Amino acid sequence: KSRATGHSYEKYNNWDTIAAWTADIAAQNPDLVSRSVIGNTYEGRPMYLLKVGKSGPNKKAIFIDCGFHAREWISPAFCQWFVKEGVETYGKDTVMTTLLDNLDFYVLPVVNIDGYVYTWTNNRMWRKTRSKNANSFCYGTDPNRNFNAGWCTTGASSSPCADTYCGSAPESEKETKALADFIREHLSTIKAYLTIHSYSQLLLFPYSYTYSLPSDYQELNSIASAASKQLASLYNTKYTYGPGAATIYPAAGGSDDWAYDQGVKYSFTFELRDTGRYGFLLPESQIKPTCEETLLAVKYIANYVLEH
Ligand code: ING
Ligand code: ZN
Repeated sequence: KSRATGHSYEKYNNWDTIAAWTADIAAQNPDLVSRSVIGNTYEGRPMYLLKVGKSGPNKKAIFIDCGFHAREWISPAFCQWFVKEGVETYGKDTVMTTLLDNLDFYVLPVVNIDGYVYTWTNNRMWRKTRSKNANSFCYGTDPNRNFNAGWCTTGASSSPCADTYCGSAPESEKETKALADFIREHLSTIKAYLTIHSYSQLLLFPYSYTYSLPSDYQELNSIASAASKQLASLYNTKYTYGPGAATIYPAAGGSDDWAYDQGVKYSFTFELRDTGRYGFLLPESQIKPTCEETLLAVKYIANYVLEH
């Protein structure tokens, strides 16, 4: 635990602690980590992005985001864990060293910062953003229904009071717009998009907005199979994998479908532990095992991207 900031990788950290951590980890590892701001949230908080990797020419990149949905606290914990593992095992673990020498990881530790703050201060089960909706007393849009991928056609609601409200338009939220703008601006380098949610122990890939299979279905399915096997190798945690619509439910406007249709072939949604015993209230004692097993799957996918 960091004495000055209260940050701990085995605890759930509030936003101020995570924000301070992004500055510290970059300052302490200038050859591996740099911090930028990709935009501001509705309530004005800077959206910090960490770029993790040794600098080098013509590197491919992998984009990882956490904290789309405010209540899924294990997700930001994983993004923090991933960066920690990068800086602590670079030069020691041969796989991590190869990955950071040859790839850049863009890690967005919390997408929906306003919602995350709200789960710490007002309502632990909040999911959406915190933007004000016109002509309604209800707040917020579901950021994972707000992308321009079959937007609001299935598994989403046009009612501002619903937890799956798709928003007034695609990218109506400052947070989703900032994320989408960043990916659009870096499409020539970003080869994989990984978005971390919870819970249900699933590894999903396109499509969720239609039952049609993506043209890369066979390749994505075999990667998901191998990554799930890697994940299970540590604690025997069972993951189900497949296209979103058939595996969980049809849902339009998701970021993985959008990224895939932009040309980011290796696009996956993780749904971390558990399968419902604790659900969103996953105990802190499970942060470490959850992050360790998930890291194996992420490293598998990253290594695959590097070799293809
Ligand atoms: N699950 C995702 C959700 O947004 C999902 C499932 C993935 C939907 C990809 C659409 C696209 O509902 C959670 N737990 O948020
Ligand atoms: Zn989610």
